[in-house]
Amino acid sequence: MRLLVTGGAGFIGANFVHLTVRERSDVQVTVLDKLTYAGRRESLDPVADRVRFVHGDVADADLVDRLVGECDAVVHFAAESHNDNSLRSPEPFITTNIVGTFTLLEAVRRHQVRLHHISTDEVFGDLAFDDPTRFMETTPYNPSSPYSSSKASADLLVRAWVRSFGIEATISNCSNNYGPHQHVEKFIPRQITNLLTGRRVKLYGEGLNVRDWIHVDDHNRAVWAILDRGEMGETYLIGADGEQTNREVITLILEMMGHHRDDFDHVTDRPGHDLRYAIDATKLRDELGWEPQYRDFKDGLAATIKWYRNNEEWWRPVKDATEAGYASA
Ligand code: NAD
Ligand code: TDX
Repeated sequence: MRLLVTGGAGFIGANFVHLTVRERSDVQVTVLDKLTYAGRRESLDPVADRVRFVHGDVADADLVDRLVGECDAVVHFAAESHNDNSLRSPEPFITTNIVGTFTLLEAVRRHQVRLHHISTDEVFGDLAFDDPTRFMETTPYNPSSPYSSSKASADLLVRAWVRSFGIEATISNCSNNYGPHQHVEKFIPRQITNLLTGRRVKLYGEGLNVRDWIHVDDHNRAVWAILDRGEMGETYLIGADGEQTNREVITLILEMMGHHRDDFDHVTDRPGHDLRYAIDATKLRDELGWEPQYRDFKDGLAATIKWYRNNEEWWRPVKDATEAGYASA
């Protein structure tokens, strides 16, 4: 199989490429990535001899048409992915997440190539803390931020292209990922690298917001289950029953890294901050037989802390600029 992976130099995409090279000797991978501030070509260095890398924009229609014409399937990770950035500067979220997805859809329609579109649980908005239900494939869309509304827009375009033009596509909406190679702007790596650089942990508001954490490899194995056995036109929610308050997560990080559990700062809350996300992944489990391998969040978190300790050369070059961006916001 000739597989085009958009956004393959980002956090989840790079882990997907590593997993694919490790476990799928029959797959030839081409990565298309714009190498924005979030893209790191060096994340693909260990697999460089097995991967063709194309530096370019998913919204570049001519380039995308050529690459799609050369492949059997596309997995579309490329996106602007950080809520805080979308609140400061929404424009690239529109051009990459919406126009980029549109560009890809037109190319897969022309070439009749299978597409798997990677999306997020944030398209559903948020749940009350005491809501007994969780997000399901049938939950109505109700996004809150420029980021989540741009992802919701992209999902709806994919659904329309399935219905109106009969393209072969699937969608997955996953909860919050953690693991190696995640940009230090995101919650977990930000706090780990704050501690590693003598800074303090930063908790938005009271820290009662809940996120449903999943290890990035469990997400990517679910993507492979959908590529292998998913039904065309269907949406699958991906989650591993990993609900934790932000306060619980920082307590674990502080204690695992040898600090007192109260050694953090409360900082100004994110505007429109979603309260809680929670995924019901019954469809994925029952229909495709997927099960998470990282069942204990503490083990996955410990491995992630170890990765950041051992790979300072990967995150150190972008740490100061990221913190300067937060400080000036
Ligand atoms: P990331 O920001 O780490 O990586 C995004 C990658 O896309 C980068 O390599 C970047 O260079 C590339 N990119 C950005 N704009 C591009 C463009 N115009 N053309 C080509 N490449 C471009 O993001 P991530 O956390 O790895 O997220 C990947 C996907 O997974 C996104 O679609 C995101 O919405 C989705 N997702 C993320 C999470 C999460 O917890 N991180 C959860 C659910 C879904
Ligand atoms: O310094 C921080 N302190 C803090 O308390 C940061 C950066 C975040 N937070 C909070 C905000 C959220 O409640 O931690 C939680 C997680 O924040 P992010 O890592 O920014 O993730 P989130 O906004 O939940 O979105 C993530 O999950 C869904 C990804 O960034 C998205 O790409 C994905 O779609």
